[in-house]
Amino acid sequence: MLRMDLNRRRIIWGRRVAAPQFCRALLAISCIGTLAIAACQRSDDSVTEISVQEQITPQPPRVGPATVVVDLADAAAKPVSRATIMVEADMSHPGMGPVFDSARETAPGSYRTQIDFNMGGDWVVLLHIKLADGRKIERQMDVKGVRSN
Ligand SMILES: [Cu+2]
Repeated sequence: MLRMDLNRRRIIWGRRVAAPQFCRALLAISCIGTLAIAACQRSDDSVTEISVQEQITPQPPRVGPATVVVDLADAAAKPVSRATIMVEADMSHPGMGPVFDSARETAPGSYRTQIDFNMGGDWVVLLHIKLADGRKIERQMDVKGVRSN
């Protein structure tokens, strides 16, 4: 009798264990699915129809404030509004923090911000663009030889 009772308990215990494991498996599968979708959205293929034109002034670049203008247009050359653009400026050598600023849309599809090149040398300017529909575009501009006046 005692053994049967133990077996029964084990079965009940087994079921209790099985249920969370099944849930965990489902969770894992749904996470993988989410990651795959996120990866797809991040790929450039889905946003190839968006043209990104960037411009930094003054040219040639020098130490101090610089103006970054980013123009977004769709395949029909129509301005793309309501995007969020984070501008990140980094130097290639270690020991310096990046300079961040978000660009403001000053005309339909035209975004503008100022960044501060606070040291002479080679800079990399990254554009983290998020369109109104959630799609993302990443762009990199190499700004070499910023003059230290
Ligand atoms: Cu530096």
